[in-house]
Amino acid sequence: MSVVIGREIRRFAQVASTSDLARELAEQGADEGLVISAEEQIAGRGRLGRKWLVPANTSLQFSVILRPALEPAFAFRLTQMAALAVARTLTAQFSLQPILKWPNDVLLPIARNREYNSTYDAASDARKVAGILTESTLRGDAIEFCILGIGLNVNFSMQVYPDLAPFATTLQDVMGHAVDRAALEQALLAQLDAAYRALGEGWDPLPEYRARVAMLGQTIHVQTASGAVTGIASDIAPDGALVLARDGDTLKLYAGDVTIAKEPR
Ligand code: BT5
Repeated sequence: MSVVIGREIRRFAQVASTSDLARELAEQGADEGLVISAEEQIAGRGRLGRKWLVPANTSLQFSVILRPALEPAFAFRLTQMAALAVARTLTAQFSLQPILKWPNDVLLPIARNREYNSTYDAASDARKVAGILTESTLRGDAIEFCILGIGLNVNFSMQVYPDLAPFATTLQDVMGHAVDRAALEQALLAQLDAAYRALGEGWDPLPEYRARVAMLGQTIHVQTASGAVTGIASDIAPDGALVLARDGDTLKLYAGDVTIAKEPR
């Protein structure tokens, strides 16, 4: 089977953002599957221009050029696919049990000095170890290319970013030791390639994605562009939306930042 994602990897010591560089190359006609990987990003970003912060030479930060045969309305499947590929990789390599947070985060449960055994606790005590940024460029009604950016925190302690530490973590923090980044990158690219190929053959990532999303059934707050909403996360819809139940009604959200409501203990 021929490899698509990762058939060519270009490595950089420092870039502004791997997604910006990948976009430039895609605009110049680069083939799909090209991976732009950097040891340091000085303008690494998340959604809505937010910053992605990682010390140099510690982690995985890369962007992949994709030219999928997907309707633009289904581009969210690339984010779901990538989140699942990260989760599968962490399970296969380290026996970790990641959980997903809609729409684009991979979290790891954090061991605490107290017992936790309900889904609620596992979800609320989980911290972000990876983020995904999918950006699509359209030509007419079709996707011309997508840039799939993945940041996975590996060999550093989140204590270096005290503002992020309550919500974010690294593999080193979770496992207590550093890991082989090159082997991890190779494993992740292989998972991404397999998942992308499956997507092209009609695989719908939704059932597995839904099964790994921890927030379903819980009361959540969602910060959206038009304000904050609170409700019970009831499902992920086939169109990628988060379905929120509130006041006997349902609301579909297509973008936003979720916080799981703290219940009294
Ligand atoms: C994301 O955005 O989570 C997408 C992150 C994608 C990063 C990759 S790295 C390779 C490629 N090149 C890029 O320039 N980007 C991609 P979002 O859901 O908007 O989350 C951003 C928020 O996460 C920030 O506002 C911080 O609160 C938090 N954050 C920043 N750095 C983090 C880190 N290293 N780990 C966990 N959380 C972090």
